[in-house]
Amino acid sequence: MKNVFTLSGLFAALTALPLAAQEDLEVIGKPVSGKLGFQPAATELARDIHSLDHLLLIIITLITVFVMVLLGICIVRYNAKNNPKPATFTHHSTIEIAWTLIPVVILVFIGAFSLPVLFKQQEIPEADITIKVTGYQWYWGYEYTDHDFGFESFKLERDQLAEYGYADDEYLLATDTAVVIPVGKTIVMNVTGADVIHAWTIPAFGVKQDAVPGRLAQLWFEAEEEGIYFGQCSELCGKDHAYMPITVKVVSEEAYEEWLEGAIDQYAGTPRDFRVASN
Ligand SMILES: [Cu+2]
Repeated sequence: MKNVFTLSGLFAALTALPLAAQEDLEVIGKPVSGKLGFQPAATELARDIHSLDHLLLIIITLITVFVMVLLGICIVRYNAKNNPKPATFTHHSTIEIAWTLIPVVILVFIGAFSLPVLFKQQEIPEADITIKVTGYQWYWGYEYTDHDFGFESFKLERDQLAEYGYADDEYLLATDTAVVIPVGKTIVMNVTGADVIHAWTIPAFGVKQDAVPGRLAQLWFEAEEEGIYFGQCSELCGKDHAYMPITVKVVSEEAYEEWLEGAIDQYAGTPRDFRVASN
């Protein structure tokens, strides 16, 4: 009798589809074949990173053009044919002071823009929802610590994509279970690794954090638009490193509440009534 229960339980676990969150979510955070540049920014952090990148691109282009022009002048004007008697001086104080000070000014200028962006990422705000994410060889585990439940998230095989509502080209991006979060809420993720170092990232959110065994690191974001966002493990972690993608579904507040009720039930979390009563 015991075996029957065990087997039927196992069968139920294997055949049960994970909880559906909101239907008809648009896929926003996804790499596009043949395109360059960033995925669309879905958080303030990502927008900051994009504008910093834009600023750096302008500065680096100006510097590169300047150096190329100087090189060109030297090649044309000071080659052995055009300049048979070369100058013999070895020092030029004004130029030496200039090429020391100007880079310092440029770096301080860049720092004035980049450090506030860095601090905004690293100063973790008060969380609306806290999720612990653990990297394993080779999948991710998520714990909704506010409600004492957790689940694991595995890459979908090609023939499973349609069943779970994903497109064919979302292979290596889509997972069986997704991190479900409500739009416009501050999410804090506590990131760690169980075996080796992994890294949790969602490019459209502008977040990436190493998951180091024995340490808890934090990241935060506030997604501004409902949709599906993909990421991939970003720290080489062994043979299946390429096969542990990340799926985040940003849903409406109501859809999140509904999903949460089902998730507490399915993953045996602490019911919310109990929490209220025990507080
Ligand atoms: Cu990895």
